Amino acid sequence: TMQRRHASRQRFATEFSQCLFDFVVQLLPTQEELAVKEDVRKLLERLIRTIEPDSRLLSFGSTANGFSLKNSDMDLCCLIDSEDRLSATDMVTMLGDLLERETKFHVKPLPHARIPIVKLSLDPSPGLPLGIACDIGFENRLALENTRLLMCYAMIDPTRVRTMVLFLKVWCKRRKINSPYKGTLSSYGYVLLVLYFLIHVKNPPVLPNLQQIPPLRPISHEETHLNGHDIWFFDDIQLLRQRWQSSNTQNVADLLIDLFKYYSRDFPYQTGVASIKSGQLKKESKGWQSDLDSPRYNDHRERNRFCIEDPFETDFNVARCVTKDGLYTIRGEFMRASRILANRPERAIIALAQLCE
Ligand code: 3AT
Ligand code: MG
Repeated sequence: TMQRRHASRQRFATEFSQCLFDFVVQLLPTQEELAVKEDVRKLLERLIRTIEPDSRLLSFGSTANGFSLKNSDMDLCCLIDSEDRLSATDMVTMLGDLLERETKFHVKPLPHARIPIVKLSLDPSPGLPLGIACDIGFENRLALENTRLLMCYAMIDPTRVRTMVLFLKVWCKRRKINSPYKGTLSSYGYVLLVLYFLIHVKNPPVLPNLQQIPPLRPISHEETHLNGHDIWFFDDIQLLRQRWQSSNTQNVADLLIDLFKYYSRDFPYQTGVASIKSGQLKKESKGWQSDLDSPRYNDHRERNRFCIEDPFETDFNVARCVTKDGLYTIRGEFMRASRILANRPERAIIALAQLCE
């Protein structure tokens, strides 16, 4: 019976892996959608240049890192190369006015937000059945770099990494645990959880730690630092793929089953910090514990319930918006997913449907 059980488990994993690929592929954006988005970016760049001639508008987030789903929002970042540039606040106000006058976008400038942005959206139309949502920020160079880091991880093992990340993104949206404003986690947070698992939890690891691979030639402090943050990582993925091969041969299904299991019962939520740069850290050693007991943060503002270290801004907890209830819900969802997969329903496709119900 042991052998039979093992064989049945393997059969399920093989079938479930195939289901995951097929499922994720149909959720990828179409060439047409990508082309429309690129046109929108160019149009916006032309308009911004009427305010700041030396500016560039770059795409970051999922549209730029290979982890985008159909109809995901567009994250754009404006870089201004001139010396005496306008402040982000002024840019947001001016650009907001300009876009309101010159375009059909719904425009919402947020000049006084922690990170000033202009929010744009287009209503659905025959050519764009789902409309478009877009945020434009300014000088957010760290976001451009973390986008590039995520893209490099996706390129090392495109099939397994992209399938897992994309599946987790759909899953967390369908299960409604992807709203930082309501106390759960951002997409970026979930992507970091998948990478943390593949780099630091799996043994042997599925991914190397790009931030700990030394450079091939010595490089200066200026080249590796941005606003005081160490942004070095090994980005020659072609070379890396010639020299490094994961000895982990698990398929996507087995990895996903283990990931759900890990985040439902093994990750130390009380005391641990998930860091893709440094592995598992202690909240205590980062000074991220005290807030829980401090009277300054009461029930709705407990910043360090769940701790995920940003890869570059290491004093920044990407999961700081997760509340006590939010974390309870997220863990509950990891457990639910784990339970569904442990039961191994007769058909893998049924497991998939249940997971994303
Ligand atoms: P969607 O496809 O839009 O759901 P995404 O990968 O674009 O997912 P987000 O929209 O959550 O992810 O974030 C876009 C980028 O903004 C990712 C990262 O470069 C930056 N970013 C988002 N949230 C944070 C955060 N909490 N800390 C630091 N950078 C962040
Ligand atoms: Mg996005």
